[in-house]
Amino acid sequence: MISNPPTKTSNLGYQVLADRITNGQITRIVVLTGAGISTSAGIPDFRTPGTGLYDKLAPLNLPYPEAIFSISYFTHTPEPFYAIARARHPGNLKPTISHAFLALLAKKNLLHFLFTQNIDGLEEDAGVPVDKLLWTHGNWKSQHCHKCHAEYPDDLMKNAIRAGEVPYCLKTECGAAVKPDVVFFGQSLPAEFEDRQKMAAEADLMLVMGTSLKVAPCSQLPRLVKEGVPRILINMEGAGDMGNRGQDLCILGTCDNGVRELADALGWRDELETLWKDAVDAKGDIKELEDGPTLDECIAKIASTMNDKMKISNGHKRMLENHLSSKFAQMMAKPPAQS
Ligand code: CNA
Repeated sequence: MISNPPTKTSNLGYQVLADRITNGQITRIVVLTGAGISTSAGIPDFRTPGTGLYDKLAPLNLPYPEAIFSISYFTHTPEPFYAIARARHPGNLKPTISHAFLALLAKKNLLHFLFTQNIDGLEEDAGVPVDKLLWTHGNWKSQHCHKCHAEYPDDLMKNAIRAGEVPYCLKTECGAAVKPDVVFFGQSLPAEFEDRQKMAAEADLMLVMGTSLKVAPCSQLPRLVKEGVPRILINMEGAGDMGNRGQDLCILGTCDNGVRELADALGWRDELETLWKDAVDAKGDIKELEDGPTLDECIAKIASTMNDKMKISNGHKRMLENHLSSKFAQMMAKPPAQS
């Protein structure tokens, strides 16, 4: 399971790195995570062919799959986002052992900083202190009107997500769609990112987990790590420039297997499993939303609605075209007005 991509080299084995951690040579670990650490919790990533959200959205005939998370599209068509929101809401999901590994790093005072591109908040559920992490793309914990930025109550938001309906701003003079405080394509990252990214250069080890490194600017963080500092990628596939430096180690496979093997090398396996079990138990009793339709069911439902809408608008378009062409024909048939 542990290997380097064939075209890339590594002069460090994971046991060497594990030893450097346990003997105190490595003390500042900076981590970048992506959707791949949460897929085993039940949240599909974006880009994995077949299982990723972008492939699953095909029946919606969106102009392009990312449109569902694009602010310019959401402004006029927020319905698809809310149609699938319930199935993607992390309320009832439990942290994975990969999240627990991050909490263990923090517990051992080794986590210098965690940049997560995920919006599910499962790092905090696992026990990562919030002052050690930045949700670079926001999260589901709060929501505002996307236009006038007025706050919107949590209970009404939950009702909207439960019903799969768009919540609208309560200010009568506004009435625009409310959006959870997640960063959509076309929106800026939290101001804190600018300041925090320098922490990558302070790392004496960088760990990159479960990300395709295709979304900027987070994709650039591993490049900010100083030359000569080891970087570990744990991912199903190669990503970005990981593996190109002599000190890189690529562990190709699932994040959960990768952290288990790292924990074995570190002698932390039992502690990791216990911490994970406690985090799962702690979340076990909290149900923010009762179980609802699956993602595929949500997509099938909105697909038929959208297709119906399209039929109406296609019909409308045809009607207008017929109307205009008959008007044009009448105009052309009319003799010019006599002066
Ligand atoms: P991505 O582009 O979909 O890439 C995910 C990567 O993880 C791919 O390289 C996969 O091969 C890999 N992967 C998938 N499952 C596993 C696994 N079990 N173990 C190891 N690797 C795996 O997603 P990125 O995170 O790179 O892109 C950033 C986007 C995705 C951000 O805007 C996120 O908000 C967004 N996102 C977040 C979530 C979430 O909060 N859980 C889910 C889906 C997408």
